[in-house]
Amino acid sequence: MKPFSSGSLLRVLLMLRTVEIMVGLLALVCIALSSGMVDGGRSIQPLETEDIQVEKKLKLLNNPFVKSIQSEDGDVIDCVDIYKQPAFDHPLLKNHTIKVSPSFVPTNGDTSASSIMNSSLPFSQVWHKSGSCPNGTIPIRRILRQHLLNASSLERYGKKPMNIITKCDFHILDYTFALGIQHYHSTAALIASGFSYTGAKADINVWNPPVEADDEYTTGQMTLTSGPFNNSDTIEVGWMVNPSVYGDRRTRLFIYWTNDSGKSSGCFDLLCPGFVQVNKDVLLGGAIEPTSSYYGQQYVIPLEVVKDFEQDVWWLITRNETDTLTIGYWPCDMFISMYHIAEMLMWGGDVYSPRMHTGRHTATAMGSGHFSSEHWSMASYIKQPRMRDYSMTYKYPYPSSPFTLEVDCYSAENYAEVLFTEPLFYYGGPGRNLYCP
Ligand SMILES: *[C@@H]1O[C@H](CO)[C@@H](O)[C@H](O)[C@H]1NC(C)=O
Ligand SMILES: *[C@@H]1O[C@H](CO)[C@@H](O)[C@H](O)[C@H]1NC(C)=O
Ligand SMILES: *[C@@H]1O[C@H](CO)[C@@H](O)[C@H](O)[C@H]1NC(C)=O
Ligand SMILES: *[C@@H]1O[C@H](CO)[C@@H](O)[C@H](O)[C@H]1NC(C)=O
Ligand SMILES: *[C@@H]1O[C@H](CO)[C@@H](O)[C@H](O)[C@H]1NC(C)=O
Ligand SMILES: CC(=O)N[C@H]1CO[C@H](CO)[C@@H](O)[C@@H]1O
Ligand SMILES: CC(=O)N[C@H]1CO[C@H](CO)[C@@H](O)[C@@H]1O
Repeated sequence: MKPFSSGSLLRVLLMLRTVEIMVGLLALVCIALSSGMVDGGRSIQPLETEDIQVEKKLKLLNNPFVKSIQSEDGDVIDCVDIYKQPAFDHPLLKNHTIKVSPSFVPTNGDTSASSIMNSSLPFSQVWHKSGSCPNGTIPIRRILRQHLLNASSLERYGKKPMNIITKCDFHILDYTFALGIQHYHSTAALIASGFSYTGAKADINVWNPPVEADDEYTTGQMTLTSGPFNNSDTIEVGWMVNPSVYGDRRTRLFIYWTNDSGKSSGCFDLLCPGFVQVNKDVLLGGAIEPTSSYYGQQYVIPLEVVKDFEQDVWWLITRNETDTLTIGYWPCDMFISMYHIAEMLMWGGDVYSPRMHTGRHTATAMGSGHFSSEHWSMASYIKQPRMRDYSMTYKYPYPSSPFTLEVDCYSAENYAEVLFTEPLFYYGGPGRNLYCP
């Protein structure tokens, strides 16, 4: 892909610098606290022991399988008949015919020599070493007793913990928009708004940052969102370290969706009906190895989420060295405002801690665990973020702006080493440190 002529590139870069300056001056104005939601914790009905509840939940979550694969990382992968996957438990999908591929040819990634030379390799998943799923099935990570016992809430297993959402006004150039800030999250991201987005993609640098407590998590991700700040439709894709969902501290490929800001709908991966998977080689929730090393080899996950107006779905697409891999799709019926388009795109990191803003800051790291100012091979990056609008072509996201909630804990910076080349977006940090106590 060749997104810019050098003239327009120069113009974009100049504008990017302007945006950063403006954001430095304009404060984020947080207006009101709303929809006070607090985690009710684990509620146990008096007549049922927890044990029975766990058994029931396991039955609900796991599916009959054709074949199962024991992966060396401890995961059991069930190859489930594609028509028996969790999505088909959704009332909206009772008579659904699976869509095999997008109604258009997905654009491949940047295959220019300079991009390939840049020693960032696509990711690979650990379970591939132990086997593969047959045609007509999809791989699903089996939920074990231990996973549920380790979860912070049995009822909300696979969902994000309840949160308090605050409305903040965010400015990019002339655009002002309401951003729903989740109270127990810290975010550092490149944010784009001001268009009707029909797709987004990026190469997301993969790391394995430390997570301090079992009920916290950290991600590197791309987000598409739309709707009121406290009742929004959201799709998130990327990598995550999340002990309370996965039971360990490995870096895993994840997807997430909701149509009500995470209050009751939606979940990670295939843990609730919603996402329809069509690919037999990509494991959602599967561990990614190797991850990038400090001052060493860098790895990326290429991810694309794109609206298919003919089939009325949002496709999720990735690629390996040789092929474009269509992972699956969200039927647009799952969403309200994102039935048509997304209003905002974000690329970056997210740290969740139930103790955010109380006492000591969490030491859960974001990205590589190093600040954005360390740049290439030390700070985590987003390469070639792209937006797609009604022109149906991918462009550099403009207007867009780096954004961080706690600059001394997790920072964000758009940086081009060589003048007049497209910047990389760097983000992350260690969390607790001298300046982030
Ligand atoms: C969202 O916030 C608005 C204004 O603060 C409030 O009127 C509305 O009821 C909230 N909606 C939901 C679903 O929480
Ligand atoms: C599914 O198909 C059955 C039989 O054709 C029909 O009765 C039912 O209404 C359909 N359900 C949906 C949600 O379309
Ligand atoms: C599985 O499907 C692929 C592609 O459609 C085909 O090339 C291959 O032969 C099939 N394998 C089996 C065992 O049917
Ligand atoms: C890419 O994915 C395709 C389809 O899953 C697979 O056949 C191929 O071997 C993969 N290529 C590499 C280099 O992993
Ligand atoms: C939101 O998602 C839930 C869970 O899948 C679903 O029951 C509900 O119908 C969806 N809402 C809309 C308006 O589509
Ligand atoms: C090997 C190589 O060319 N690495 C480059 C990849 O891109 C970053 C950021 O643009 C450069 O700093 C590296 O030198
Ligand atoms: C990641 C995590 O929560 N691990 C815990 C799961 O539960 C076992 C037994 O209670 C603990 O030993 C693990 O530390």
